[in-house]
Amino acid sequence: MIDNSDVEFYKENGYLLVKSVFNASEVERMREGLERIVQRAAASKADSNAQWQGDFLPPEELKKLVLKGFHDVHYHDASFLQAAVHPNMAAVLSQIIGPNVQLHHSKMLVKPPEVGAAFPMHQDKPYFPHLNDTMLAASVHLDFADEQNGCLRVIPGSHKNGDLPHVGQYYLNHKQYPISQGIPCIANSGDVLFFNYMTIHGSESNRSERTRRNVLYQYREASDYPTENVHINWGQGLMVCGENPNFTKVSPKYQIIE
Ligand SMILES: O=C(O)CCC(=O)C(=O)O
Repeated sequence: MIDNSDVEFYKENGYLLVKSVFNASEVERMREGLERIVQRAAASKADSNAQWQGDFLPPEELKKLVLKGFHDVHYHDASFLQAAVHPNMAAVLSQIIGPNVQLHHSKMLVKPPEVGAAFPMHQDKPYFPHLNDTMLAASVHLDFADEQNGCLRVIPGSHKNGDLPHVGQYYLNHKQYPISQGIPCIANSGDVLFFNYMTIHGSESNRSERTRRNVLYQYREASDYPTENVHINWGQGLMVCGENPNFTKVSPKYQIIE
């Protein structure tokens, strides 16, 4: 899937867009899986608006925006577990992370046409800090994404800027880091944008007539370790490649809530 120059590009810039990781029928399977989750969440009244709050947009604009976001989709539909460990994903991950890779969590993000919400610029580290900063996001595109429908934007090389102070719901000062500062990562369905959890990223709202659907996986090197007991899900640390060196260090907590 990728060569040494891509690995170098990722190390230098903190992101890498890999084309055609998934073929059209694999993308279609995920779109169907996503629709099933949307339907089941609505039926279970678990479909609240995940739009970020804060002062990065005027309040009257913020009110109109919608984001359908659900975490841990690989526990809800098999299409997402299959995608998480897809051989093409594993091939890229083993080159940019190392031989031993774990899945940390997954989520889906649906920005509906015209009202799809923006993401202010941020690093992901404050949400799930780890010792060695190997964590990265792999955002799988289920639709063509460009500036009009709010594609992801990154600031190249910003993963080298260290831990930056985040405000509010963990985003960067929007005057210092406007979303427009990020370079737009224009992608087709089936393409995957990989970016380190220190890389500053965000996205504008969807002002087009097209939906923007992405599934985002976070992966880490298997010996990297959380520094806080946060953002835990019950099967965290599924092995995607290689072996787990931390055999006795964590224990799962599976809970029946209903
Ligand atoms: O998909 C996007 O537009 C942004 C997602 C993001 O920044 C995040 O989930 O941390």
